[in-house]
Amino acid sequence: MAVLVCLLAGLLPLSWVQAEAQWDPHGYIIYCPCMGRFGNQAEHFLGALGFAKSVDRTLILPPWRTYKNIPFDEWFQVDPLKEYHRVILAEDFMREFAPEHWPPGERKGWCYSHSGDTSNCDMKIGNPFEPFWTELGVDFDDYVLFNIGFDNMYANAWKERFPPEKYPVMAFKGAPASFPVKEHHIALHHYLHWSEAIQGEASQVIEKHLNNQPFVGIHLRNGIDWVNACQHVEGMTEFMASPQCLGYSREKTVIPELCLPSTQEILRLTRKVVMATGVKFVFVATDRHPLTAELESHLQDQKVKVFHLDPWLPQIDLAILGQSMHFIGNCVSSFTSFVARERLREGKPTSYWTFTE
Ligand code: GFB
Repeated sequence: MAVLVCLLAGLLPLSWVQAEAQWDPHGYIIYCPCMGRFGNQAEHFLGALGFAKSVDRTLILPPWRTYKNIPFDEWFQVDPLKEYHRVILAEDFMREFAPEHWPPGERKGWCYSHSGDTSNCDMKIGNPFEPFWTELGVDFDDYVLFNIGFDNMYANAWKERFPPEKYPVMAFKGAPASFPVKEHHIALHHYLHWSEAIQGEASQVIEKHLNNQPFVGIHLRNGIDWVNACQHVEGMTEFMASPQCLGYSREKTVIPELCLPSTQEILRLTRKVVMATGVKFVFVATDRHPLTAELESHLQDQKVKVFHLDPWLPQIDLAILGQSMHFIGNCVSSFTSFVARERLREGKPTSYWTFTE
């Protein structure tokens, strides 16, 4: 009753009250999203969410990792995730639960070790491991070895081996998940919705620069890291996010043009989609070369405006691409796969450079 009165009087933050009522006796999972950049981290996140559900522990929503930690809810809403499983923001967990239930001195890092070798178990060596945990205020005192996989079929093994009474918080060095995302975890994107701040910025751009009109969105992944990564793909049955277009059966092979399409292919497919949809705007997202002049010239007779934003935050590009009438992306890129999953949920079409089903 006292808590209710304080809440009504505005003396307590809502999150404090909710969290206080919610210490989870089934235990918690936290991990460092320490592999790759946003697209990689998002694929890992879906797997980690699925894993938390399978072992019936609350998922502590880790900050996204850039050059600094970004609280999960700056970019995504928390409430839709709760429709699927129990979650709590890492910052809330650290403030409200950690002092009592995961105090300094009792913080163990979970370390994968098949042979008992512990040489790789330090949770805080190097970037982004060290700053990620430091920014959350976490030091580790010990580690716990495990050699169980994260698939659903191991859920009981996890529960039996690590009961929550003895191990209330499992802290992983990396995501307890696969990259690329497992096929059965793709649907979990259903619960991942942009924050109002991101959505609002994307809407402003669409209104200001695309006249709120239907547009084709394209993703051109062509920075130097990508050019290098694409050099050795020939003959591989899977490369980074390639299952998004090639499927998970590994029956098809990745070719270099799938990874790094030619300008000719970009012009060809963009024009084809523009003609089919009749749109008058093309939105270009890229990490390097937008090909704006080439696209405008190639689409001149269609009186199409080509717009490239180069936003302060890559997530703005993603949110805009998600809104396009038709999206063309790069099959191998997990930046593209984020958009493609969102569009799958919304029933919107996606095509990939150099790929026909
Ligand atoms: O998102 P991401 O994991 O996708 O990493 P990939 C690519 C990053 O490059 C994005 C920037 O998170 C952005 O910071 N970027 C790429 C973009 N495309 C765009 C774009 O259209 N607009 C904007 N604004 N930014 C993997 C990396 O990238 O590529 C791995 O995660 C590795 O670490 C590999 O570098 C070669 O799957 O495309």
